Amino acid sequence: MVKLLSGNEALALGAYHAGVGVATSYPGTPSTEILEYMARFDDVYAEWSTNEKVAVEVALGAAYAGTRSLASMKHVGLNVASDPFMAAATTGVNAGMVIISADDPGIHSSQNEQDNRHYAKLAKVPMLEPTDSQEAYDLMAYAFDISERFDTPVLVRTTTRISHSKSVVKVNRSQVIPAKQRGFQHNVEKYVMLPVYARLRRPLIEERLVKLAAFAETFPLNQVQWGERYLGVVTTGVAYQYAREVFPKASFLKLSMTYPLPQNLIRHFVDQVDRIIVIEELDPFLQESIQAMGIKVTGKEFIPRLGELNVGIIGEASGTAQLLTKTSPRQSFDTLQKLPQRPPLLCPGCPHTGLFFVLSSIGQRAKSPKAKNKAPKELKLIITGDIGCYTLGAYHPLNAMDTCACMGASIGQALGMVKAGISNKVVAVIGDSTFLHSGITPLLNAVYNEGQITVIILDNRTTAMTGHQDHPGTGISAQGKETKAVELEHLVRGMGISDVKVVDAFNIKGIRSAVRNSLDSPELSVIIVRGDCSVHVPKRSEPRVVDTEKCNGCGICLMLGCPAIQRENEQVYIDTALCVGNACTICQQICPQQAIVPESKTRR
Ligand SMILES: Cc1ncc(C[n+]2csc(CCOP(=O)(O)OP(=O)(O)O)c2C)c(N)n1
Repeated sequence: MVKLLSGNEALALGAYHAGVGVATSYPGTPSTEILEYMARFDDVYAEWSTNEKVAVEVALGAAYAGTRSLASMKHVGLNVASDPFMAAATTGVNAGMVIISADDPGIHSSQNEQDNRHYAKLAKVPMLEPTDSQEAYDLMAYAFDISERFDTPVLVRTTTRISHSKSVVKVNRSQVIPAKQRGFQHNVEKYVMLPVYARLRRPLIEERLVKLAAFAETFPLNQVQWGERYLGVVTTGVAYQYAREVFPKASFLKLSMTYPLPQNLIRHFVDQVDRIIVIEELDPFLQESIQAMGIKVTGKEFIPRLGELNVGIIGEASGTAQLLTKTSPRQSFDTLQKLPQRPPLLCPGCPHTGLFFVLSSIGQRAKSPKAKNKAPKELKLIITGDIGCYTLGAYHPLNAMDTCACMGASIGQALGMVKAGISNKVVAVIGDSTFLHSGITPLLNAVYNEGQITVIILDNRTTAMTGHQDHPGTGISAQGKETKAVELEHLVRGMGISDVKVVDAFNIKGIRSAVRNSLDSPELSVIIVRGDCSVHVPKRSEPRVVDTEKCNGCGICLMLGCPAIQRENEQVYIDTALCVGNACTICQQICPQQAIVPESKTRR
């Protein structure tokens, strides 16, 4: 059977056909669709875990219990999950366990750029990297076999272009081959990592690595593809596809198992070509390992180590390094660069807009168009931020965020600022999914250490940023079943916080008075700003319009940054096709002239 699949879909289908019984994940671009696809299969247990650490722990428990398991996440998710990941590498697994890390070269949708291949080396576990959807599908069967044969978690690493590009996949199994049910066996030396037992596991890890290196020599998807011998290209992942286009005549060593490396195969290849180069995205991971074998090889001397590669970049870099006579692919690269820039914005009717407008005005932040991108001279209020749609509150004209580091960091940062003795009031803003992911422990920490901060949870009852996945606050599982919904206010009160307010995200007066009250409070306080994500508004009724007779052009409504509110030739107008109408109304609430009214009330 032949299917057109994205890399993520192929990974999920490959895992399903390999007999996965438990699949876990926390959403994050570019990995999200793996679990979404997996959740369609009724005979698999698929969950959105509260965070990636939990996802790996659940998958590890399933593997210990004898069921093949999969945990998928974006690159930074593996930072969160690194503790159980390292533990899994130490204990081994029993039934097969695969962890997928989807990296984001070029930082399309992340807080940083990192090359997670280093994690395989750090944990001393095997790593597989697909070069297209077919390999993504095929590699999953290998991954589970390797995991069981060598008693190790296996890291499968993809990047955005592999995860999101679609290509044809020959699906060689139409039914799931049931994996052997192994059951759990009591074995403290293997599963209880007291130092005395962990020490016993250490030499086993090194022995396993030696065996894996021998296995890599015969791994069928590590392939030498002979062309002309003037140039040998060692490559992996999507870079393989680009390099093939740039050097159609060269010889290739395509590596799909990139840790540990097949050293004999590499030497055999190197010995038969005149010049050897490595083409890989991000760090010189392969290049440095090959250099450490005493082989003269270049790559990162001319191929960029920042961001994504493409045919144009490799073509140009190779031309500069005199590896090509002409760089014809350059043209297509130019075309791409001419695309208009479309910076992300909070949507019309977003429940985050009102809160940031209030914080911005209370904090007296720079808001005039002239001051765009300039920090206000004196910050009355420091706003530590977090990751989600609401991070867009940092942009002009709201300018309502001072920090954003990684998921869950806002609350710890706010406490740190207060404990450092800063004289400003400090507010932490965090989304509901992010709070449940990694905001609970820092809030407990602030309770315990008596931090006088205001924490604002932006509860839009979804994980909007990554495509509206459910989470423990929504009471719907990844497979669409009704489950228990966690009440944020109960959770927060249960931590010992008594100043907890819940306000409507579309009531500006209510938000303003809650924020003012909390800022004056001598104790830690939490405000839950609640309102449905505008994408979930079922019916848009009564869009607002500007009554031009009343409007004096003060521009206050423009300070919301709502994409539906525009100004043309000094006249403000509302794009009624974008406005969500009665579901929002915050522009109407803040207009000092009462010039914003429901469309039906205008005199025409
Ligand atoms: C460790 C980590 N995991 C996942 C992500 C991807 N991600 C960014 S923000 C976010 C959650 C956003 O949801 P929420 O906090 O509810 O805010 P919203 O987008 O709904 O406003 C996720 C999953 C990430 N950046 N870092």
